[in-house]
Amino acid sequence: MGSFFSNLFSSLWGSKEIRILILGLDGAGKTTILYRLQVGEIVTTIPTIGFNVETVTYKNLKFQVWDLGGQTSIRPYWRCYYSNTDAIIYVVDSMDRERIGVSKGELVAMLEEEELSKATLLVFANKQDIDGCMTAAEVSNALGLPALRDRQWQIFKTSAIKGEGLDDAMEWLINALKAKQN
Ligand SMILES: Nc1nc2c(ncn2[C@@H]2O[C@H](COP(=O)(O)OP(=O)(O)O)[C@@H](O)[C@H]2O)c(=O)[nH]1
Ligand SMILES: [Mg+2]
Repeated sequence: MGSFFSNLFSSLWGSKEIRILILGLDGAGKTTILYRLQVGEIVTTIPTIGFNVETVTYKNLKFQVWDLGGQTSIRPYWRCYYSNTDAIIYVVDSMDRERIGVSKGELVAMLEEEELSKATLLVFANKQDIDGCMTAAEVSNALGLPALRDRQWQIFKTSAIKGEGLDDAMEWLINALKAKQN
């Protein structure tokens, strides 16, 4: 694990497992982010057709990644991965204006899941390195974040390619999770 993140996460090393889902439409940048975090070896499993889950485990920290959107028939299988989720990192391609509505729909559906009702929400307005992309405020409004109730959330602008914004975002998340532990 990169030393920055390992230092950051070290405050969370306890007995309890910390589970973080990284979700968003295909192409948003999730896998790139997972590699950027340098948490460890990424293991890809295919529990059922058309549904890949990438998992990285480091100490008591577990990240799981999959693509939203597409077939609704596989949605019920996702539930196997929800339990005890501490945080959702929701990744958006800030250049993809065409599918921001679809992305919002997927996010709203996820947040309605009972098992995710207490999960902290961290949104990455990703691909900020591309000229003319939506700002974080535009992404926030398009996703309806300001209307969320009973949800701890924050949005950060990121460029997974350049590695920008990830540190600040993860620092916020760790502090939010620590505060919940206390
Ligand atoms: N310009 C730019 N491209 C990115 C960024 N993050 C990811 N990409 C690219 O977007 C494409 C999809 O990324 P990927 O991580 O596979 O998305 P996933 O489907 O959500 O896992 C790849 O070609 C990445 O190189 C970013 O911050 N900026
Ligand atoms: Mg991917």
